[in-house]
Amino acid sequence: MPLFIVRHQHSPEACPARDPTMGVMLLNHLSRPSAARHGVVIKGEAVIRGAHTLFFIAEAADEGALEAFLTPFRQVGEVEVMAASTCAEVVASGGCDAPPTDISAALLDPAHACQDAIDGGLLVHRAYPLNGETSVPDLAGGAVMPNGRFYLRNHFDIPNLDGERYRLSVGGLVERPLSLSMRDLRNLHAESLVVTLECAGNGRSLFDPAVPGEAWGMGAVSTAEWTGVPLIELIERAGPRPGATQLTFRGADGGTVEGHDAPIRFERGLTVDQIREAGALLAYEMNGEPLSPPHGFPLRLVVPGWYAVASVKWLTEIIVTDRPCEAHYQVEKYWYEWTRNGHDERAPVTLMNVRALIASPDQGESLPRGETAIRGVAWSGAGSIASVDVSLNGGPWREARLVGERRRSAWQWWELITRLDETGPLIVRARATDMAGRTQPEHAEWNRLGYGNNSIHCVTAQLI
Ligand SMILES: Nc1nc2c(c(=O)[nH]1)N[C@H]1C(S)=C(S)[C@@H](COP(=O)(O)O)O[C@H]1N2
Ligand SMILES: [Mo]
Repeated sequence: MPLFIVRHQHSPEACPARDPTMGVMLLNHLSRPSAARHGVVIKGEAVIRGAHTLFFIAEAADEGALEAFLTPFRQVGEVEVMAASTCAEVVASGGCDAPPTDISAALLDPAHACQDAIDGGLLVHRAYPLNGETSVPDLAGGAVMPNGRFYLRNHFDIPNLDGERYRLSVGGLVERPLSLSMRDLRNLHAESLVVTLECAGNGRSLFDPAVPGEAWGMGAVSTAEWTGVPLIELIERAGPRPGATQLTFRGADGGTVEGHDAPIRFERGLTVDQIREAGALLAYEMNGEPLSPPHGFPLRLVVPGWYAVASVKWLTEIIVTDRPCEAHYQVEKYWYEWTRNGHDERAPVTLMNVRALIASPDQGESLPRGETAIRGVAWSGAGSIASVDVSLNGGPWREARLVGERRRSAWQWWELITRLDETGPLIVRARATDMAGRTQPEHAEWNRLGYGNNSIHCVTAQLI
């Protein structure tokens, strides 16, 4: 419903609030149920003290309905009605003077999506397309992140797909092309897996010199329990023809990108062997709820162990082929690019690097001295976590205790409880090592697009 700001002003002599009967009549008129009878939703109202001026913010189906509701105020003074937007709408449409965005039914309203992300507690980087990270102290707690706090990374507008009309097509070099409704998919054998997704750009803002791209802090990572169909079972059902070893995954989202004249769709590729080995899922549930539109409703790919760009959201097509995917986000982005010994080198972004994150204490937090708990998460795309070491104030590395279940593709909680009796700064560093023997570098190698930053996390707190 359209939003309005209403200003009502009267002369001091005509102040209706001075007359108790009149005042109460207006209060009743302004009550939520009375407004609702006029088709008006009042979001908030207040009077400027001493100025005989009332403001209120209201939603109404149209200006006519609002005007009818305002009649008692017109009788005692002047009324001004102004068309308004939420702050999220203004940011999403590109400024106070930009025309309101015309949202096709096929897209999620970016202002609402942005407002939900902010209300959920995400640190929003950009409203359009919507990108927001999980606040690191929020990581402390459960094994999974609540859906509203799970970071969001989008390259384009968010599709608003109709789950009833949705079909997943599996075609290309297959014996039996498939077209599956959500009901068909839900009737197939399902699995649930706890999987950590991390954006390859997580930690990008900590590279020095700065690199272009979304300036993620440390929170472009979250964990959820995903439920859906093991992808390999579906591919086998379709029956790849001989030589058809590659898969291209196409999302419903798209738009224009640098270097391409025509709009593109979000696409990524993997080999049949890679999805089998990773145990990829076609997920329709996240922590026991249907996927939300920003996380890929009604169906997304989840590729355990891989940087999350592989986990295509709003998945509408799987194309089985004998050729590697050549999409923009496969060949032009998501590559590590370095200059080493005067030579340009590049390597594709694949499995997540091993990494530990300190969730508590928070950067800048004041802690009482005495018994102190240092806690966080650690994960790796190459296997489960073997150990996490913590160093306090530059001291020796001490092994933290691993907490909870050890899972192959989900983060591992760890903690170190120790006595710290001196007040002053407390510098905490944490370093993870995975079962494959990989550990974290002091400083991850700088690369042109800022991917895979797994430098050792360091937090400074104060003991008081
Ligand atoms: N269709 C589509 N899938 C996508 C993306 C996208 O923009 N479009 N972004 C990818 C990237 S880079 C990341 S990090 C994850 C983010 O998933 P989330 O928003 O559910 O956290 O989705 C991946 N899948
Ligand atoms: Mo990402």
